[in-house]
Amino acid sequence: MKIYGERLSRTERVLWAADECGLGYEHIPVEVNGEKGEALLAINPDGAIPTIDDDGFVISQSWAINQYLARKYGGDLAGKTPEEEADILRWTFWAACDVESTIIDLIHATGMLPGDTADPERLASNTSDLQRPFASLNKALENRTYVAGDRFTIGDLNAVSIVSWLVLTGFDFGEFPNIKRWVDLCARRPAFPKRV
Ligand SMILES: N[C@@H](CCC(=O)N[C@@H](CS)C(=O)NCC(=O)O)C(=O)O
Repeated sequence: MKIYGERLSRTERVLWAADECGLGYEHIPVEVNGEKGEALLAINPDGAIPTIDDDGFVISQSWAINQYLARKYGGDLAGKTPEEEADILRWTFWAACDVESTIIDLIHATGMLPGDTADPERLASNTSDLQRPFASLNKALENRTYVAGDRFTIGDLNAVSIVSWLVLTGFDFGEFPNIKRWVDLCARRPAFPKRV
């Protein structure tokens, strides 16, 4: 299997999923907004990363890739019942549609990444925008260890892959103790991405 995309990008969550599945793969670290290279453009003309090529099966969109990896290679990582599958998709769409762009903008607004300048007003606005979706996840985690029940699944991996970045920004999890407990638990997994 080939995985295209540099680690500091949405590719990180695909590399994590592949590691959770115990897969061997070739990692081609195509840069965000960089030169795409003929090999990637030949299989995916828009050059978006991550893209994977699994023995001729080509797919992009990190969330869809992870669903595929979990279903094909992940064993317990995938949903086993319609209810588990629904919860996995629910929290994957929550991550993709409700919080990912806000969290990415918040990270940039901290000024923690090279080339960024801190913007306290944007930081405050992003923090405020996360309160409602976070209240919803915090409530869902009140009586369960993971988003789909008592087992770590691809739904946790997808959602934690973006929420866990907030730990590095100093985000206040005070109102969301269940989310903090869940992030810390998932971050202890041996395959959790190492970030510097
Ligand atoms: N929804 C897509 C978003 C993919 C995406 O926007 N990837 C970024 C990098 S993280 C990208 O390809 N940017 C354009 C580029 O590098 O040319 C996913 O989850 O994979």
